Amino acid sequence: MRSMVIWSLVTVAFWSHSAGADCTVSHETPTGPITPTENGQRFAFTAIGDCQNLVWGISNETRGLTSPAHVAPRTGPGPQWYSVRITSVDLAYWIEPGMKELEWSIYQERRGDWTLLSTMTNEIDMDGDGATRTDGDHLLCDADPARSPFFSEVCGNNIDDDCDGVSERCE
Ligand SMILES: [Ca+2]
Ligand SMILES: [Ca+2]
Repeated sequence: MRSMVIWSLVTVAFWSHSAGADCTVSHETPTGPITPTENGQRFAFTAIGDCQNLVWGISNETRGLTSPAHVAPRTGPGPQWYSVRITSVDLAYWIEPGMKELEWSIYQERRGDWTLLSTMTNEIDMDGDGATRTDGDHLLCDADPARSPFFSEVCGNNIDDDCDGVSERCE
């Protein structure tokens, strides 16, 4: 699985390097919920300054950091745009059942030292129904768009329609 993550990170699109000022990262996207799609989830940012040896990675308490994916530098003036695409399979591997948010970071590696440049957190909406796990769409509910904390319970159907953990009989 880890090799698949590395492979997907090879899709990094652009490079940047302009000697002098420290590297500054901005315009990180997405800013909203993460939903794996067939085409994968794209993460992007811009960077300006001395941005050699950038590393992009997902942080996960039990799985650590994605194997370092170095973003190759390329000379060029002005801010440069970077993009990383993670397949839905790889993203599902890094998003565990209990996680409510995905954290990803950009580092700069210099002679073995890593400097954290930016960290983003995105709420998770695995089934893409508009309800995040923070909203209460969790476990099986976040795998089934027919169930949502924004829906009303249908009494007696033996389904937890409103994702509160019980399928009420409503007697
Ligand atoms: Ca959801
Ligand atoms: Ca319920």
